[in-house]
Amino acid sequence: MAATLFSDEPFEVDSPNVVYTDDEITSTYSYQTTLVEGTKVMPRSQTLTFKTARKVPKTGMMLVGWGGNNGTTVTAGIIANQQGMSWPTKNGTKTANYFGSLCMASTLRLGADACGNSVYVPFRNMVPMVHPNDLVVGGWDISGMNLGDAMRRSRVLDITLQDQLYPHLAKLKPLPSIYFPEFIAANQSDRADNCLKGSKAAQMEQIRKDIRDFKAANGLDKVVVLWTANTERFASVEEGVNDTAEALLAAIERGEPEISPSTIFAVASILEGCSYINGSPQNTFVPGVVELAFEKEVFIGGDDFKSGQTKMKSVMVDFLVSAGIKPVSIVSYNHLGNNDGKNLSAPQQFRSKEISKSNVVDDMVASNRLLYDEDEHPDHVVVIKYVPYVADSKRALDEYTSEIFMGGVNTISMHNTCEDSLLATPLIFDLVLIAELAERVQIKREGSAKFERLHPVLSVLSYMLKAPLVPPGTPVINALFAQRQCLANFMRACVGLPAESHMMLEHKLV
Ligand code: NAI
Ligand code: DG6
Repeated sequence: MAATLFSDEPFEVDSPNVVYTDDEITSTYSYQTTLVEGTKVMPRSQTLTFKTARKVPKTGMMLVGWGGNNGTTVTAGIIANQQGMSWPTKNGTKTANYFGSLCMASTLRLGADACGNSVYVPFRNMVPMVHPNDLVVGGWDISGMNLGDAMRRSRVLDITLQDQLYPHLAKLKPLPSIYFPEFIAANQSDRADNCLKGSKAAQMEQIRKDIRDFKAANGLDKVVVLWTANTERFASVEEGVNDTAEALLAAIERGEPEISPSTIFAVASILEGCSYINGSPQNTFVPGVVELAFEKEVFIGGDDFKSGQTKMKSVMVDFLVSAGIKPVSIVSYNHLGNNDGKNLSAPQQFRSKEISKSNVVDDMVASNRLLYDEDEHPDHVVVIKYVPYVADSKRALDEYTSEIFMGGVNTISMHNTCEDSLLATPLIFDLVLIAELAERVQIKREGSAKFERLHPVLSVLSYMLKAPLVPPGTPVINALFAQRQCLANFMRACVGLPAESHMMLEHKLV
């Protein structure tokens, strides 16, 4: 009987299509697609050349909202892993790990050995990647509390682990940040004691300087900037204000009121050549930011970490619709008691989250017109309530009602305890690691002399995000396993391996 094997050994692909040098991996890859024109269906094959730089750069990660639950948990997680910390709990001794990170704790099927045994390898071994332990962390927060006290404030980690981490974290203090009170809930004002002053343009210059200083002080090759600060309200998109790159830069100079802190951070990062990722739902990436990223050839990725409830939803609805079952009502309740929940108790900030949580089934519904008419959608309701007692231990209750065979009705009800920041933090590592990797990959199309980078709107990050930002005019994919397969196959292409088809015909023929 064929077995499932695991290998953590570094490997090289042995193929005339793959060349390893000290600096690069170059693979010649056959990209297969299917062109459909009415009833004419044509298989297409394109030869692409992938070039991946092998040297892993010294990378910095600057977090906006460093003193929040995610920011402190990310930093604590790195230190605990770096130092191999373990701590006693009532359920026994726990040790630091990177569970929940696709790159660090998941595997993919590489192929099979001569006996037909499947061989799985860690994602992180596919191509050279930064290890989270080597990330240099810094960032900004409107709350000036040191990271040790901020970790305690967040009530995420076990207390005996907090006690070990405290001396390390207490030495770290967030840089002053941009605070325009009208963009986040009024209930956040009492923690805003670490704020920049001056015009919007001057504040953006300060952020740019902070990035440069951080890079220089730590001898970094590159920096990735990631927003994990409070959810903002949506900014209105206005002609001549944020609709083009030129208008946006001019609007920052003029100090236009509709330019949000997160948009200023995005612009500052792009101008410094640093990839920028938005872990919250607001529309940081107004058209002017997208155009600027395109002009400067800098990656942007977003929006909103897909951690617990929505991850389940993007599995559940994919399963139902692809099984030919018709979800007709999806009702999602959440209650949580962390500062994120407090901020989201204000209507405008809730609205941003409601939008990102509600759009996640659209592509799956649209994929099956046997079940749904052109403009038909399931009823989809999202409720979020702030309940301080449960702190970071968010509870998510979902009910999926579907129409099944011959007028039957199927109801699935789910209770999901989403340890909010412990689910979100590993996604932050993955987002940064994959964005950094994408900066080292170039692709040449058949017949072209020029290597290109991926589109600046980095949609390969979709797996980690609730409302994936995609290049204009391209499809949004929310289904979780399609998103994961995209990443896995992208890494396989970098080393000249065919996309995983899961057919395993070798086991299905006589
Ligand atoms: P949090 O409220 O604990 O942390 C946010 C931090 O941002 C706070 O320390 C706050 O002082 C700071 N802040 C607010 N405005 C700022 C600004 N302009 N500049 C710098 N700092 C600023 O929230 P948490 O739980 O860490 O979540 C962060 C964001 O990630 C939220 O928008 C949340 O909706 C989003 N998110 C969180 C997930 C999770 O599971 N924890 C999952 C999905 C998204
Ligand atoms: C309410 O759900 C609070 C939110 O900030 C979430 O905790 C966060 O967006 C994670 O959401 P989800 O749906 O991925 O668990």
